[in-house]
Amino acid sequence: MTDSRAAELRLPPDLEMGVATSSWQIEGAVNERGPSIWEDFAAVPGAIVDGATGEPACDHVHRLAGDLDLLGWLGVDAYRFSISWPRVQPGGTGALSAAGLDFYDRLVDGLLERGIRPVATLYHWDLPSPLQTAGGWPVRDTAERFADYAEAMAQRYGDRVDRWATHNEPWCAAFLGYAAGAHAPGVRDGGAALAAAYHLILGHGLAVPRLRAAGARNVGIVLNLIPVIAEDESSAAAARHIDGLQNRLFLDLLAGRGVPEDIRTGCAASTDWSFVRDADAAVMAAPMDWLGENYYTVMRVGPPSAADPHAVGQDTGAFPDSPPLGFAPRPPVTAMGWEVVPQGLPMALHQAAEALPGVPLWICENGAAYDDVREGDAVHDADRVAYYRAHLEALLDARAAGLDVRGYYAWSLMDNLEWAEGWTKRFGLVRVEPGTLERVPKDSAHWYRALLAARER
Ligand code: GCO
Repeated sequence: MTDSRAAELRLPPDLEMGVATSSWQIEGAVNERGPSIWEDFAAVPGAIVDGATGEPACDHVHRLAGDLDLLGWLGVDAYRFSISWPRVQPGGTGALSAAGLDFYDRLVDGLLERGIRPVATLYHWDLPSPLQTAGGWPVRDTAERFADYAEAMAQRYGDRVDRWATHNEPWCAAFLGYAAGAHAPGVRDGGAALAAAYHLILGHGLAVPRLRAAGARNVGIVLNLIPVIAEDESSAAAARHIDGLQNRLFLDLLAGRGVPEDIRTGCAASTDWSFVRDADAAVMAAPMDWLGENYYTVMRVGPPSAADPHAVGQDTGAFPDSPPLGFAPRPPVTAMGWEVVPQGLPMALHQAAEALPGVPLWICENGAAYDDVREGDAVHDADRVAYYRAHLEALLDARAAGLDVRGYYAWSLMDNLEWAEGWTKRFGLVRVEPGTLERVPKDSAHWYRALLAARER
């Protein structure tokens, strides 16, 4: 791996390059904030495979200065982080925490001092526990509380944050959280998941004008659109159902079209949709400045088969009322069991651009978990470098073909808590050493740094 090979990609100077993280996955300092649903979930035996909890995670709150320096060393244009709602508003409503607000002041100011644009996500799944006790996302009131919190954040940071995302991957929050029960809050109820998805997007729509009014610029949302590929003719209807729940539900709500008709009828066994109100469609379609896509893989839908390998998150339990089907990722796959398909990235962007024409696109996450091995002070993660290179090539081709994609953030700055997979799956450019939490840049970090440094200015 040399600088000249990194430079081969020739990144255009106007493509914003960054890295991403999220609060629960890196922050630690759990006792310095209010409880989130991920504490409650992590306390359930077996819920997180290795028994990991949010403490210490990467101990980022206490190691902020060093992590900011790492970002400066990488040379990124932008850093995408999330604000922990229970850190800034411990009860999910009412009083704000001065210490919590101060932490994000130091983060945002530290980024600006290093010439890095702060990109803030308001909800990356760490709902304050009291709001789950009150019903969580299946309840309309949670969307209202989210908009209140969003406004408070814009009042505080709107002068310095460059770009705002309301939600990160509402599909995961709704369907992994409330249908599959694989994520917090660990509920298995298809109807609750559909109501959660709806209220997450309602919360987005309520928040957008309030963010702007409070001084936020560049307001959008981040989805995880996953191209769905039917393996054969007989799987076409099943693939359409999966595409409807994973992709079209969110795109149609954001476009003001309401719940897609085939999902409305196809999920009638799970819900009577009584939570839908006519006036919501226009609220959800609040004009966005940008749309983010987190791209990792595709979903291949075929007939049910016991022989299919397991891919994390690809589980019929996450898709209410799905007809019998199987997910059949093909090799090569990452440690998540996710098929490596660089061409899926432009496919996802095209689906977004068709549903929401004229909205500029950002890849807000892309990356891969592999079973890294540390050798001395090095991690030779050639497979991760190859993954990044191939996906960036696909992105540059898509841009050349006319797609309006303006940025790319690698997932992730450093190894972190991979949700229910705990520490067993590592996505970092930088290794976080178990026990000591020492930061060790992998070959992929050196490669990314060289790639960014080689750009024409
Ligand atoms: C998600 C989140 C990240 C994950 C990453 C790898 O997509 O699940 O945005 O928090 O860690 O995607 O799974």
